[in-house]
Amino acid sequence: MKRVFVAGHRGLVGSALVRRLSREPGVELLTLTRERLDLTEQAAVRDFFERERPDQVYLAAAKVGGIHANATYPAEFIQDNLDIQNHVIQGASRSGVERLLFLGSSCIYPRLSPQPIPESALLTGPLEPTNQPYALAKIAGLELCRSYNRQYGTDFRCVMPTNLFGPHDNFDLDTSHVLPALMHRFHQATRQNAPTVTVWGSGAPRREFLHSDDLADACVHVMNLPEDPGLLNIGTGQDLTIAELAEMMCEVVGYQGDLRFDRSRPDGPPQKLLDVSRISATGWRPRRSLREGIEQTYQWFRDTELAGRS
Ligand code: GFB
Repeated sequence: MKRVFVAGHRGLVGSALVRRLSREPGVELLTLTRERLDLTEQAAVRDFFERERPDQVYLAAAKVGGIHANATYPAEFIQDNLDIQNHVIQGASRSGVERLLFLGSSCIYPRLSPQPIPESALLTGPLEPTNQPYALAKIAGLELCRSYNRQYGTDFRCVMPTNLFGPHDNFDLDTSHVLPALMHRFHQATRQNAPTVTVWGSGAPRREFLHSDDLADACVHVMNLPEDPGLLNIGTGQDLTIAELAEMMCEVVGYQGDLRFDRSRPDGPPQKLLDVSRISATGWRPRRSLREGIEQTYQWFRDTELAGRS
């Protein structure tokens, strides 16, 4: 049996990893709530690794949020992410963890990268200002893994997922990413028979979305490759405009009213489509279409809401 620690197991990515790894033969899962292990506390993380000595680590714990959360809490986005990843990566190295997977984000790439964005675009230009603190923390995490590998011979791997969605996401209307925010807003508007729903920005930016269960599958695939493949983008290779996403969300939720675009809200980067040819060459591809993923997530959202009310 391998002892596998999933850091951040209650979040969008961590919970998907737990679902995926519980079907994986020979895996003993190790998870701890924030109340029992605060990853921003260096000594607690060091003691945890010395005591538990996991064989593998999926580092899915992070402070994340949408465009507005990034702009409102920039200090937390850089500080918490640096703390969490520094402590976990150092603890893992010192206790002899055999493999670690670090999850970055597509916002590590320059704002105006070539589209689709190849892994080689890293550090070739200025970042998107709305999420620079978060992006710099993620770039530091990636460099930390590479440096530990070079200096200490560890096997710490890095993947860069595109925008994600799925069960256990943050659905808060202010701090979440666009997909859960629109799902929640259209759901509310349908219930209240609201004539209009507001969508932030111009609706023109293009984004790519990957379901968290597909991401978890990709993470286990990358962890199990015999050799470290180097930095790998994870996405679907397809994007759409925010306006198109909003239309799809209307159909899934059954909202019949009008859309209003609030141009006083920032758009963020015009496009963020990942070049997924490297991960495709290793034999992985996503299973769900965007529409299927949204339908499944909406079912989960309604079930959770109902369970919360009963
Ligand atoms: O998902 P989102 O916040 O993140 O916004 P980013 C994507 C686009 O959707 C932006 C528009 O153009 C938003 O203006 N949008 C429309 C909305 N309506 C809404 C809404 O109700 N809520 C939100 N949040 N957006 C994030 C980064 O960038 O991507 C993070 O800030 C992270 O650091 C994440 O990297 C993956 O795609 O712009």
